[in-house]
Amino acid sequence: MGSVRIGRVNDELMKTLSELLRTVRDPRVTGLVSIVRVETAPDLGSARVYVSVLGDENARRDCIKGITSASGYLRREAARRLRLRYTPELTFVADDSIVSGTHIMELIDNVAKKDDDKRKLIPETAAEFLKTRDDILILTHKSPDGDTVGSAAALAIALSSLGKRAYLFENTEMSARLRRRAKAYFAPEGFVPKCVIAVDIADKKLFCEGAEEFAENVDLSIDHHITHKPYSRRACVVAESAACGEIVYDIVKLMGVKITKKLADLLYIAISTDTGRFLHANTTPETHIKAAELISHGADFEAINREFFVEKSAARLALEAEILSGLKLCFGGKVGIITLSAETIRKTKATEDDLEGISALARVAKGVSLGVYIHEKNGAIKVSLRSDERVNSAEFCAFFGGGGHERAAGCTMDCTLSEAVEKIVTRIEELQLF
Ligand SMILES: [Mn+2]
Repeated sequence: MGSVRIGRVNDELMKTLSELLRTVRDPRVTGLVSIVRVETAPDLGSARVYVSVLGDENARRDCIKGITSASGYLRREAARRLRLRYTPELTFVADDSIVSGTHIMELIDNVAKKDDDKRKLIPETAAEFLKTRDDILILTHKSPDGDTVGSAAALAIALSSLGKRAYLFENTEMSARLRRRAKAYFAPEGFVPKCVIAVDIADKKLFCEGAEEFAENVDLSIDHHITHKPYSRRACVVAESAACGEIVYDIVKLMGVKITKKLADLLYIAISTDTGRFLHANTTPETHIKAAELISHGADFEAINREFFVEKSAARLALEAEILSGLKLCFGGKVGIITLSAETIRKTKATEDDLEGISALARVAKGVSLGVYIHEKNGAIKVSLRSDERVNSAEFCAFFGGGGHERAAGCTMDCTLSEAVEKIVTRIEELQLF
């Protein structure tokens, strides 16, 4: 391996690990830590990461221990972000060299930034915050999915079990099967909240109907969207989480809440739906561990999977037949485009439930790396992208004013179905994606 390449790997690892360090939740890993240099072995099999910690001997030792215990996560995430074929085994060592003046300034800058940024919470501080609040209203997003509803209802149960009044804002767009599981937790008439929580809501444009008035008044948002646009007084955003349900699960545990079957069911729904039954690329070992724990707390995975993924209504089957017959494969079969008009929805008598997860059909054909689902909703055109690692869906949709995750994102357009198809195809050409 040439020294130029190794030098690049060292630089990239240093940059990525520095970013990732900030996401380590271990309390031993404080803001006074930074990576000084990385030395990767010529065979790329291992790397020594020199860490500088401002503080006494004990603080330094604890910090290295904290980082070492997170090394599996750091290595895995670094591998994912750097797309290295092989990521070196990481060893973290304290850097005892004399800390340079600029380095100290950097550290102080970082601490200052942290102080400025009291808005950013981690699950530990979010749990502490929630414990001090009462009369809580929990909001879900527009076009509610299993993650936003499951997470919100689970949070309501957890907070209620601590003796608090905590309810869901009634999102009228909920599908029948989600509504059935959430309605027991809807806020009663005349409920006046003293604390407002937004769950899985990446942007204030995504507040559900009737909840817009709260958009400027959210005390805490809990979210996992990498494109999260700050709107709340505090935000606990963990972009590494496959589902918001994973973060809520952490918070619920940190609040010392007993996980009942009902709570486990709701969080299992949140996690299994946002990962497409653990099939999507956002799924991590952590996701499976959490799902396994939820099963051990009684989550009825069999019934949930049957209800959400296996059984299909007659309307859904008719819808799938209609959509697949119109599937357009272009760019040498690498892009799959499906469309759904309001007319087809009417004709098949499909309900909100029947439409759930339908966007996945755009990627079912072998060889498709970007799936595009375009449909009419309430007079507007909604575009959903599902991609593999070759396309960044969030960036693609940001061009059209939308957002989401790297592998799944969406946007809204003001045009006809066929114009939307054209716009998407033109953009793919402009970006020379394929
Ligand atoms: Mn989600």
